[in-house]
Parts: sequence; C-alpha cells; structure tokens
Amino acid sequence: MATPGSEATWLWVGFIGMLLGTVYFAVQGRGSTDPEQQTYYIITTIIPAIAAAAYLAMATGLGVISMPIRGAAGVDIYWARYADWLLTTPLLIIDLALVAGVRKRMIYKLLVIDVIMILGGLAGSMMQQGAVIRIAWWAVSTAAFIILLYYLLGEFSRRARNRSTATGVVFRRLRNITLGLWALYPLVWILGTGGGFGMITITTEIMLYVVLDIGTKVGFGAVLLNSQDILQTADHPTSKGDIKSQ
Ligand code: RET
Repeated sequence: MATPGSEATWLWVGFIGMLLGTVYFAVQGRGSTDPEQQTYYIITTIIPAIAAAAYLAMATGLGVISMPIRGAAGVDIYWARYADWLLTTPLLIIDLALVAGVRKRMIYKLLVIDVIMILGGLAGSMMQQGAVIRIAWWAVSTAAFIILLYYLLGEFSRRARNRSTATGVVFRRLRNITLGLWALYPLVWILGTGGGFGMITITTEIMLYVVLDIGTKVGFGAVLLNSQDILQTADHPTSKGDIKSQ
C-alpha cells in the first residue's frame, strides 16, 4: 500500500464521476419492465459501480503499491485499475455482443482475448527488469487488442447490420466510441508509468485514464441506454412498427 500524491485529486474525480454514472443508470433503469432491456440496464449500471470501487481503493491508497523499478526506489503501480478493467471490459464487450446478437462462442473467444490484453498490461506494469520486457508485454497486450478490434469491425458489425438497419446504426455508434477511446489506453500506458519512460507525469496519466474511463463507461452506457427504444423497436418490429422498412 502506498499513498497517492497530487494525483489523488483526479482519483477522487474518477470516483465521483463513476458514482454519478452508477446512480444515473440505476435511476434510469427503474422504470424498465422488459427482461431484455433490464439485462442492458443491469450490466451497464454494474460497470461504473465496479469502477467507483476501484477509484475509491486507488484514492485511499489501498489499490496502489510502490515498487522498485529500474533503479527508481518507489514507482506507484495502480494495480486496482487492472482489477477494474478485468471485470468491466468483458461487461462492455457483452453489451456490444447483445446489441450485435453474436453467438456465445464468439463472445467467449473475445473475452479470452480481452483478458489476455488486460493481464498483459498488468504483467508489463509489474516488471522490474527494464524497458525491453515491459515493451514486450505491451506488444502482447496490443496484439490482443488488435485482434479484438478485428472482430468488432468484422463479425460483430456484420451481425448487427443483419439484425436490422437501426441496430446496425446503434451498433456502429457504440463500436466507434469503443474503437476511438480504447485505442488511447495503450498510448497512455506506454507514455506513462507503464512503459517506464515517464514521458507524461503520473498526474497527467491518471487524469487521462479518468477521462477515458468516464467516456468508455458512462458515455458509452448513456448512448446505449438512450438507444433502447430504437433497439426494442428494431428487434420486435411487429409490435412497434417496422424500422427496417423506414
Ligand atoms: C493496456 C496495456 C498496454 C496495451 C493495451 C492496453 C489496453 C487497455 C484497454 C483498456 C480499456 C479499458 C476500458 C475501461 C473502462 O471501461 C492494458 C493499457 C492495448 C483497451 C474500456
């Protein structure tokens, strides 16, 4: 356990942002009676709730350890963020899979790839031997990430389009948020304490992760939950009018 320095302010911003996101989604989901819709609400509400717990742990020093890395006496490793990502990125993928209507086997495949991506980042951040080994882990993690994008752009998008035009549009919006924001994580990692170069300060690194985490969890969730009407109409065209023919 180590004590967070000036970056603590941003960790508290992260905590409050996630808490507000959780409350917002929970309140929004209260009126829902449709079981399919409830699944989206439950998954999407749990995501910022997990992150709020992780940010609280990081802000209070529980989720951070100080490790000697390459001569530097104590580099703070915020391991709790990997615990957060390990749980929340699979849930985000499940949200995308539900919209696209992909097969279970495909979901399992993506979840394995996703876990490799996050654990690769955790392993790299913990390595004490120096830059080469850290970058090697970064490369493993980034390779997993690229495979993940390949499936999101290919199979997932195709399935969503085949479901209905409206589903295709909603999926594309969610996918683009995911592609655009997720791609910034490996950059922040390699520039910050992860890569070991320290090209950005720890405060900047944490601030960037907070902004990205809020975008990928609360921003993504808001778009998804506000698209429920479109998705429901598209999936049950006979009951609410056929969106496909519009
Ligand atoms: C790491 C390590 C370096 C290489 C890559 C990474 C990717 C991380 C990603 C994280 C996404 C997190 C989200 C969190 C909030 O919901 C682990 C930084 C590729 C893509 C979406």
